[in-house]
Amino acid sequence: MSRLEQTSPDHGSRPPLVAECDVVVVGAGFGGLYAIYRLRELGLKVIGIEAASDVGGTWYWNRYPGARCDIPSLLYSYTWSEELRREWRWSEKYAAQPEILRYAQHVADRFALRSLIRFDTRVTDADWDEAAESWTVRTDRGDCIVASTCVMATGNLSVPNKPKLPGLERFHGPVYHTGQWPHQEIDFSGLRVAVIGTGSSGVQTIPMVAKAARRLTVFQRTPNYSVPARNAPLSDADIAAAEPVIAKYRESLESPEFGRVPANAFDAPVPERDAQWARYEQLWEQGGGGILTAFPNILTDAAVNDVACDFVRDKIRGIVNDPATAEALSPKDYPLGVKRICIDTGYFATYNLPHVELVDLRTEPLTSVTETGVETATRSFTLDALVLATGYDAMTGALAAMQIRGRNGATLKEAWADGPSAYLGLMVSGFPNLFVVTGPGSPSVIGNVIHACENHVEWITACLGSMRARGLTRIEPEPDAERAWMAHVADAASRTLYPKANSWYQGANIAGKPRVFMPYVGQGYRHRIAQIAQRGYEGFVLR
Ligand code: N01
Repeated sequence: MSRLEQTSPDHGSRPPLVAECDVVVVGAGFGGLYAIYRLRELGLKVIGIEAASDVGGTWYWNRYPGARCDIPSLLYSYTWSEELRREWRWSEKYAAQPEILRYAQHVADRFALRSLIRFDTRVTDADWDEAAESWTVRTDRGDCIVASTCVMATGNLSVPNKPKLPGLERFHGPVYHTGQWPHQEIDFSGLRVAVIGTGSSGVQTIPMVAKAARRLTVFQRTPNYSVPARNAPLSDADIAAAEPVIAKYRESLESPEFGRVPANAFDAPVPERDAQWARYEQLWEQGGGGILTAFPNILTDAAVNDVACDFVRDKIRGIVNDPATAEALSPKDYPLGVKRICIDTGYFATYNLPHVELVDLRTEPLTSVTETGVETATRSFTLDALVLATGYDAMTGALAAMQIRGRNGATLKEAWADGPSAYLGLMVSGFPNLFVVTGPGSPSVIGNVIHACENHVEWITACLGSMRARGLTRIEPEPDAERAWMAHVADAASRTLYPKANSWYQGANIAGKPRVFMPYVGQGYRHRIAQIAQRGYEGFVLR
């Protein structure tokens, strides 16, 4: 019987908590931590609940070798505390998971947030009581907390997708999921290891696993565009040089123009193919996701995007020695950037190592997992360990896993049976006083998720502050406003190339999940939600 190796939180024993408070915050990742901080500053009694044994959210769970951020560390940081910014020093251009986790832990300690959080505790139910205008939140530890408001900061990539591979339970060796990696170091040396999945997690972990394993077999269903990170240690001079850029970016977050591209920029002619190529060369050398900023219309104009795709495919052919492997690694049936682009360190070159093999599941489907390995339509692979880099039930998974019963007794999962819907990605009609941090219908995962979290937490805090000041106790979106917003979210996506890939952005990676493009990829979101607040929370019913 195979085991899925993972962290099992030490539930220990503690008496169940029976309490009342103003706000329950679910999740202690970057969104939850900041929510707890801000709401406490507002003078509210806050209780945080976190399934993990510590803070950090995705960075608590994703301990797989090679895990690091894909946005430069100096930007992958909170902006709300100048002291925090000054006292924290990132060691690398793209920080690795242990350092990012230490940052989250530092924030929790620095701002004394831990004492407000119940760790090793998973919310099972949240029930709205219409008469009392409160939520009753229950947990797997027997806690029962009554609160007027719930803030769901449960993360967009927190429920691992564990595909039902036929026979997986028979495999005799350990099975690891990148999103639930054990706390102890896993030593793959001398082992025959397989990685299934070649998204960002697979692309990051494959070169690291290859360093130790005796044999590495990568089972790929869909190839991904990946660009080099060109990670490096950050010197004091690097940090000083980045200061003005970061200051400008932070300033721009406050501007009405943030996240807005001038309409005419989309139609602006792009230079000739050679000049485009030269620009891509420059960005490839620079490293990181800058390639997606080469031209404003790269994600809206197929002809422009095609050249970028050709460029990356050309790079793959230049790196990978075996032409057939290079071909299999080259994405061909979707545009660049419409699945989250991967940022790697030596990914494609890993396939030149003699002990690493790519198996293309499109030509050689996986038929079963046996006690000793994996069988495809044509071959058997003997394995000692299996790594599932198979992603997440993204954006809605964690919310649907709880029984959240709203005004009419229906659960959020039922309300979202045909696909998620949330006004501004923040609130759902029928679920009063329940806020979602970076929910479906907001930009969330598209940009820098830490700053998306900050934006939502600040909006929610201001909203609750304003309600308190006006003696209001209840807020809920108007169904029409929510419908119109979701139509706008769909329309914004349809004006881009995003829908042209079977991505987790639209739930395509989970069997049976309704296909709805979930993140908001339109213009000027921050300004828009700020204006809605200024206009007295237009589209919401308050009383
Ligand atoms: O997950 P994914 P991920 N048989 O869904 C394959 C963020 N992130 O964990 O594409 C065989 O992207 C699946 O194949 P296909 C980032 O936002 C960031 O890698 O469905 N294969 C795909 O190849 C990212 O986008 C970082 O055909 C199966 C892979 O598994 C998001 O998290 C690092 C399969 C899953 O790729 C998710 O990334 C890591 C099956 N039955 C993650 N089922 C940073 O760099 C699935 N696959 C910050």
